[in-house]
Amino acid sequence: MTEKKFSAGLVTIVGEPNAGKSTLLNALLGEKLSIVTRKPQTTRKQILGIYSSDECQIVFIDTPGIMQPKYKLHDAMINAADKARDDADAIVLIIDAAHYNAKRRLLADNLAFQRVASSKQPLLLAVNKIDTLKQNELILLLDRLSKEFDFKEIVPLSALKNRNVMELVNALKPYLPNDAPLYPTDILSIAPEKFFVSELVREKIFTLYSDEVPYSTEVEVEEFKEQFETDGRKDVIRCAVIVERESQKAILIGKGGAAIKKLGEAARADIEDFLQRPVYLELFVKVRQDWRENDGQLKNFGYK
Ligand SMILES: Nc1nc2c(ncn2[C@@H]2O[C@H](COP(=O)(O)OP(=O)(O)OP(=O)(O)O)[C@@H](O)[C@H]2O)c(=O)[nH]1
Ligand SMILES: [Mg+2]
Repeated sequence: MTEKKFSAGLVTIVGEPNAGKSTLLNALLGEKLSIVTRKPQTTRKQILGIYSSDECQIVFIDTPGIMQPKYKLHDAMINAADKARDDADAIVLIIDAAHYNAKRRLLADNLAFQRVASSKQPLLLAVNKIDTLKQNELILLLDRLSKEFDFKEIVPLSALKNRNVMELVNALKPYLPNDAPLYPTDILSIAPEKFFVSELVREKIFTLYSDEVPYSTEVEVEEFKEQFETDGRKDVIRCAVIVERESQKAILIGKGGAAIKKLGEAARADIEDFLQRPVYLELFVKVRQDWRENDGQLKNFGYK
């Protein structure tokens, strides 16, 4: 009996904001690596997640949603998505099925589709959020989408309900060019813990605050003192929350510090869950005037 050949490759997930890219990455890995909120433009950088099985390894890259840029930050986000696309062996375009149901939109109007339609790599379509459609609606939609573009494969799924997600892995297998794993098969990510900590704080800001505040906020871990492993004391994490204006600082902190206290408690719970150890989380707010438009600041925050 011949043994099945191992295959591996890099797959980039692209789509408009809120399509469900990060939810899909997490569903594929069975672990929450990428932050998810109801608000668009949650993800700002590439997030790499490594799926490994006996037969294959797929290094998925979650990317920021493609939108019309309004700030230099947006240019950097789109740039991150473009870069991830260029590196990929295959591309998964993901759409929110509800937006395309009943002919409400055409694929040609999708900003992410426009960016990847002529890519040299194989392009697959993930039709997400099928839990929001009736069966007959879905059948009609899939038929229509297959006529709008010649995708290598169209995979209907629900990332949130974890329906049909493994079908996407199967559909990608023919497009994985490597015959050996690209990363160790027992790791899910290569990003440092610091990165996930700052993302979890950002996620809570997206959940707890409204209007411009989440969009004007960046989070940086300034100190990460790991001591739990060595002497049993809680790790100490000091995190700067950066906003664009004094007025936003006041909103973030809230009356008598109530808002930031709530933020700290919510973030700490998730961070402890992620790190699987107790932490002491200290948050402080800094103003960096209009950082979203400032090349130097953007570079400092890791946007190229
Ligand atoms: N009903 C339903 N909701 C979903 C599904 N997948 C994702 N969502 C929801 O859609 C919203 C956006 O999900 P994200 O995963 O953050 O979307 P994204 O594409 O990463 O968004 P950005 O990072 O902002 O570009 C969240 O409220 C998710 O819970 C799904 O299969 N069904
Ligand atoms: Mg996202």
